[in-house]
Amino acid sequence: DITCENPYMCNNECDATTEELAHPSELMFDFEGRNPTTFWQSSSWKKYPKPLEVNITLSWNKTIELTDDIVLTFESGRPEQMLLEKSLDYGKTWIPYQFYATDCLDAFTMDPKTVNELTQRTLLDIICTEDYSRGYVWKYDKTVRFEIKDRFALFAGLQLYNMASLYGQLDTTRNLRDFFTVTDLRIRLLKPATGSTVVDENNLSRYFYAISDIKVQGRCKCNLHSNSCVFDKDKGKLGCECEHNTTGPDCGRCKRHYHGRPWSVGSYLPIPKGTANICAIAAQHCEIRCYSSPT
Ligand SMILES: [Ca+2]
Repeated sequence: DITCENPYMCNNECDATTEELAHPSELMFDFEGRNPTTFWQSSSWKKYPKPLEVNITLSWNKTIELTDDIVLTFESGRPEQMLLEKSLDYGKTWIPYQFYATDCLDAFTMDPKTVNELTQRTLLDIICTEDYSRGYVWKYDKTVRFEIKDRFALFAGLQLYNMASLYGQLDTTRNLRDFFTVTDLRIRLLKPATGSTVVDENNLSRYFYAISDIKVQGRCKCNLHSNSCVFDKDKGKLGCECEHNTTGPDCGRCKRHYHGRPWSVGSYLPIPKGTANICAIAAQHCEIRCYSSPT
């Protein structure tokens, strides 16, 4: 347990080699609701002007469809520059998901935008937002978000009452489906909060990152060919329990002998029952199995 009474003053008491004063990374993923909160803390910015950069990588070893906002809770000031990246191929390649900065133009040569400015047409745009880094008022708002729900709302309405419309769009637009899909996420902390335009070089132990919680909510991508996804202890990862004669980690192909027609993703349409798009047995196997053999 962390003995630090006041998380905001913890910078002087942080020591990775002493158990009571250590702030290891697993404290971003433990059960929250404790007081004081448990948190991970980076080393401080003592090697200025070398940038203090930290990557936090989350890997599921499985394709995941995000269903709710990604929420990071900072116990330090929220970073002045940060980049959220995602991978769809288990970490081989990465693409930006959202940029965060106190000054988007200065940091990333991007015009600042908020998620509320997005439309159905621009939903897939990668934006830089200043919503989560402005000022040093981190005692009041400690979170940095990637807004899934606001993006869903562009199709489903503000209260998400029209999910059928969203599902219909997801069904017919592969880019849109992929936008909410990840195998890995990478949080790149690029510049800590300084609270002013001038960095206090004599007091660099003031500057660091601390995160108490990272929330990612999603479900396994099973291409609508499975109702459950379970942790396989032997393989050490999540896997879909495929139905409809499909197989693979995401039920992404037809089982052997079931190539009677090309594999196809299941469909939400027509609502509400959807279409299973079952893999059918191939004709030549059907002759043997269906007519020649009683088993
Ligand atoms: Ca925690």
